[in-house]
Amino acid sequence: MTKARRMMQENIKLIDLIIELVDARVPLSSRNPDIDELGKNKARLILLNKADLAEDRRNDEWMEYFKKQGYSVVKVNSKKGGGIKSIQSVIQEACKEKMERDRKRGILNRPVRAMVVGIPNVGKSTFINALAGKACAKTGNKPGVTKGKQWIRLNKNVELLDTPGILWPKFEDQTVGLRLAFIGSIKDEILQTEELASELVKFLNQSYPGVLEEKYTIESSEDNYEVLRRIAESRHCLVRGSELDVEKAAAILLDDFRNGRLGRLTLELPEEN
Ligand SMILES: Nc1nc2c(ncn2[C@@H]2O[C@H](COP(=O)(O)OP(=O)(O)OP(=O)(O)O)[C@@H](O)[C@H]2O)c(=O)[nH]1
Ligand SMILES: [Mg+2]
Repeated sequence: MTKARRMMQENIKLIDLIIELVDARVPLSSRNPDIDELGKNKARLILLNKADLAEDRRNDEWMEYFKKQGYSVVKVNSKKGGGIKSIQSVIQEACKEKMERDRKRGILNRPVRAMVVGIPNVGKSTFINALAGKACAKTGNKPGVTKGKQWIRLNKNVELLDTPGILWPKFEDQTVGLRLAFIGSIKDEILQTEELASELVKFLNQSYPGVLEEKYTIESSEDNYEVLRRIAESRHCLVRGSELDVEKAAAILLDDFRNGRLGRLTLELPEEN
């Protein structure tokens, strides 16, 4: 068993509810396959976070998809606070049975303990801060910001456990790995920027034709690397004053995508699964 899995197993004993954040742009690839097994007897809530970066009609389709499977689901934008208001009541609702059991055993007013889990960079700490209404947890747009676990007391009803993002071995599946790299959940140092960006070009040309041409004012091309070169040209990315700096263009493209500057884009659809 991996260290991450063991840590999760230990933490799960302490809690009533698992709040699982997924990235709304890749709701399945960003899920942790172990949680269903480890969290068998716990209340479950899935948050489609970064909903502002994904297509809204797709968000609604994904909400239906997870609801059908029996999860409570809320779409949220933790950065701006969208959807956060409803969370307290959803938490209480999801833990209703447990509170009823407590009451019968004479335990009154014990707060609900919820563990916030998800892959790196999905927005766990940002979500906790939004819910708490203040910056309790450190955040940053790169994987691995939260290093250890941290309990945060929201109010007398709810305590939250912030945890470091954990990647599971499932991204042995290459497509899953690519999608997680696009959204910035895998450390950039272990990836080739140009290769990754050219894969993103390929995906965008298939699923969102015209987006790149419009964003960077370039002619379209079937050749992914040629598209990167055109972006470099259009953005005046040059080395030694004359050669095209394709690597820089690749970094710009990835950054624009990750921060929603290419518009709201969803990378995977429920009907494909
Ligand atoms: N657009 C958008 N950005 C978000 C949202 N939630 C979080 N972010 C951004 O995503 C980045 C990562 O957020 P964190 O809260 O640090 O992510 P984390 O899951 O705690 O990451 P680790 O601690 O590294 O596992 C930050 O730059 C946030 O501002 C959201 O709903 N919408
Ligand atoms: Mg964090």
